[in-house]
Amino acid sequence: MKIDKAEVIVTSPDRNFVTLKLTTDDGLTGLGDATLNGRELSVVSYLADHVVPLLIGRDAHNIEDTWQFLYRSAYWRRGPVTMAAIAAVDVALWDLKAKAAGMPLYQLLGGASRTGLLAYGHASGKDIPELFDSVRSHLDQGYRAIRIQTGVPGLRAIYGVASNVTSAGNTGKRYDHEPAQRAPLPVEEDWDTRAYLTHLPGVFEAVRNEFGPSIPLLHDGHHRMTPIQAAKLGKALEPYDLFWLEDCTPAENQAALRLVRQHTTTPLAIGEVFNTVWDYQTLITEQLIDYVRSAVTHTGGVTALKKILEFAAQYQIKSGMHGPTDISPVGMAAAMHLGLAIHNFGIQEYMKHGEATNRVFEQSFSWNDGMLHPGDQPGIGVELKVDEAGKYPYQTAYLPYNRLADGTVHDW
Ligand code: CS2
Ligand code: MG
Repeated sequence: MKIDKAEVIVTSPDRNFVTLKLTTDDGLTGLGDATLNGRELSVVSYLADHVVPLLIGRDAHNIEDTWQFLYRSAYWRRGPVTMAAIAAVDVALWDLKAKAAGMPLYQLLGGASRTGLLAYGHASGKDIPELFDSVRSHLDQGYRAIRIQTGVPGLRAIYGVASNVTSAGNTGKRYDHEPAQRAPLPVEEDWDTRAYLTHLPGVFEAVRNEFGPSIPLLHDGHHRMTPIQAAKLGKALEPYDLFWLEDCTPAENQAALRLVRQHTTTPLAIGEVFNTVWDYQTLITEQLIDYVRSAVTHTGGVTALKKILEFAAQYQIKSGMHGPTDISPVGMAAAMHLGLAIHNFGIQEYMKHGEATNRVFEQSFSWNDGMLHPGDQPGIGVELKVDEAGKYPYQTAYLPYNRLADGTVHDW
C-alpha cells in the first residue's frame, strides 16, 4: 500500500479548514485534519512544500516509522505548525490502515472500552437570564455536561459568550468572534481579571440553584489568571462542584500549577495549545492536573496523543480532548475513535459544526442522549466532498485578542 498522491485541501464552509488527503496505489484514500485556527496557511505550506514530497512512494502501513521520520528528520522539533502537519499525516495513515483492514479505527487501537463518549457543550450568555436560556437549549439538545461562560458587568464582548445563544447549538458561530473573524485584522476585546473573579462565583451559584447539583459543569479561564488568582478562583468555585476549571493560567509555565493545586480541590484541565508530551511532563508526573486537553489535530496525531494519554493514565489523569468547531470533522472523528479505545477517557468537548461544514465533510458518527460514537465505517468514517469544498475558498481570519483598561495587551 504505497502513497501515490498527497493533496492539501483548504476550504472555508463556516470557517477555514485544512485537510490532507492521501491516495494509495490501490485506490484507498485517507484524511487528516491540519487546521490551526488563525494560522492555517503556515501548515498548508509546511505540508505542501516540505512534507508531501517525502510521502510519495512511502509504505502507508508504516505509521510509527513515518511519524518518527517526520518528527526527527526535520531537526526543528515540536511547535504547533510542525505538530499539526505531522498529525494530519498520522491520522490520514490510520484512516488508510483501518480502511485496508475493513475496520473502524477504534478496533485497531484496541477496541471499544465503552459504549459511547460523554460530551460537553458550551452554554453562554451576556447575563444570567441569557445564560439560563442557553443551558436549557443545551439540555434540550441532549447534552449531559455543560460549560458555563458569561459576560462580566462592565466589559464588552468577552471570550466564550455567544452572540445569539438560542441558535448557538447548530450554527457553528458560537461567539461574537466565531468563526475566527473573517477580517484582515483581529478584533480587540477588553478584559479585567478582578471584575471577572468577583462575578464568576455568583454565576455558578445561580446555575446550581436553577439546575441542581447533578449536572457536570465546566468553565474555561482561557489562560487569563496569574497562579494566585487561579488558586483563589478554584477555591471560590469549590462549593459548586465543577467537573473542571480549564486553562486557569498560561500553561507554558508548568510549575505555576503547583501553587494552584496546593490551594484548591477544583479539578484542573489544561493543554489545548500544547503539542507534545514535553508540555505535560511536570503536570503529569506531579499530578498537577486532572484532564489532558490536547486534540489529536494539534498534538501529532493519534500515535502521539495515545502515548501521552497512556502516560497520563499511570497518574490517574484522564482525557478531555479539545473539540471546538476549529477542529474539523476529520479531527473530531479521530478524537472519537481514540476516546472510545483508551481506558482513561474523561469527557469530549463537542460543538456542532454548521450545515455547510457538514456538507463538505460527510460523517458517520452518532450523537444520542448526550453521548458520541464514531460509528462503524471502515477508517475514521469521514469523506471529503471535493466539489463542495471547492465552493468555499480560504478567507483571511484572525482570533480576537484583548487589552486591559489601560491598553495593556493581555493573554488570549
Ligand atoms: C476554547 C477554544 O474550546 C475551547 O476550550 O478554548 O474555543 C479556543 O478558543 C479555540 O479553539 C482557539 O482556536
Ligand atoms: Mg479552552
